[in-house]
Amino acid sequence: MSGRFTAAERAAMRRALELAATPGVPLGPNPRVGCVLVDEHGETVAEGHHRGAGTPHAEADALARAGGRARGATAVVTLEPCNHHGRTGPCAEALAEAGVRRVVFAQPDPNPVAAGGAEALRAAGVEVESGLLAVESGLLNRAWAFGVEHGRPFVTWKFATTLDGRSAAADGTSRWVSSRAARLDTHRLRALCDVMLVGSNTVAVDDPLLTVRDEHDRPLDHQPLRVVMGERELDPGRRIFNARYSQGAASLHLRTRDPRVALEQLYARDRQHVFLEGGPTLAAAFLRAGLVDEIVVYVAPMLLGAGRSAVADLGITTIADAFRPRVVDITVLDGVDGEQPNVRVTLAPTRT
Ligand code: AOF
Ligand code: ZN
Repeated sequence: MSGRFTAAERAAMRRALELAATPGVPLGPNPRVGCVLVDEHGETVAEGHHRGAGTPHAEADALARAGGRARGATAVVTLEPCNHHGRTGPCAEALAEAGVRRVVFAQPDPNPVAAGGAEALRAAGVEVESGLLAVESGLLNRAWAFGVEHGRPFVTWKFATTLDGRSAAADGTSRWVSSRAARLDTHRLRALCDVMLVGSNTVAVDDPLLTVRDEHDRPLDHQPLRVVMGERELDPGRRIFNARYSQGAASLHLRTRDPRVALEQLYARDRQHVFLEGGPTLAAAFLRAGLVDEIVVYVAPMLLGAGRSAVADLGITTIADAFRPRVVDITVLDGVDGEQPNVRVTLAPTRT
C-alpha cells in the first residue's frame, strides 16, 4: 500500500487537503478540493484549489498557475478529477492535454454526473493511483458526499448539558452551562457548516445571535446562513433579523415545523451542512424524523436537579426503546483560567 506513493506525493496530498480547506470558501453545491502539481524531483510546480460553484476546479486552477511546467508533472488531487462538462470543462481532459504524467487522488468522486475521470485519464495514457489520505479527504467533504447520496443537507445536532441532563435552569437561564473552552470549540464547529438552525421559540425566548466568532470574539468573514424554523410570528427586532447585530450574516425564517420540508428548502438553496442548536422541541422533531446525522454534546461538571432538558419527549416509555447512538469520539476539553474541564462526546445515530 505505502509503496504506491512517494514521500513527496504524501506531503503534496497533505498540502492539497490544507488548500481544499482554505477558510472563506463557500460550501455551496460543490465539494472542497485542493490540487498540487509536483515535478519528478518532488518539488512543487504549482498549487490550486476550488473557490466555489462556477469558479475553476482545483486542477484547472493549478494548471493555469503551472503553465508549461505542468508537462511531465504529477497531479496530486484530493478528489478524483471530473469527467464532465458542468459549469466548467472536464479536468481529466485538461490534465491529459497539459501533459501531466501521473495523477494521484484521495477519493473517488461520488457524483455520478462527474465520475469516470480515472478511467478517462488511463485511456489517455496517464498513470493513475488513488486512496492516498482518503479518510481525511472523505471527512472534509462528508456533508457534500452525504448530499450527493441522500439529496438533503447533513445535520449535526449540538447541545450542552449538565451532569444531570439539563440544558437550562428552572428559570430558563442557560449561560453558562459549558466552559469557555467548550464554547470556543462550538464556534470552530459552527464555522465548518453553512446553516445555523434554531426553532422560532428559541428566537422568541433567547434572542440568540448565532454568528460565528473567533477566539477574540471577532466575527468570521464568512458566516453560515442563520435559519429560524417554525410557524410562530417573530418580532423583527430580534437580534437575528437586525442588521445592526448581523456581523455580515444573513438570516431566513422558514415557516414550517416539518424538519423534512426545512431540509428540502435548504438543499434547494445549495446548503450542505446544518448545525442544529436548539431548542428541545426542534431537536426532538429532528430525532423523531430520523434526520440527525451527528450529535455533538458538551458535558459540564454541574448539577441543576430541576430545569430544562436538552431534548423534548421522544415518545420513548421503556428502556428497551431507548435511542442509542454510537460513540465516535470522546475528548476532554481542558478548562482555562481556573474553569473545570468539560467533555465533548461525538455520536452517530445508528440506522436500522
Ligand atoms: C468542484 N471543484 O475542484 C472539483 C470538482 O459543474 P461543476 O463545474 O460545478 O462541477 C461540479 C462537480 O465536479 C462536483 O460535483 C464534483 O463531482 C466534480 N469535481 N468540483 O467543484 C473541483 N474537482
Ligand atoms: Zn473538474
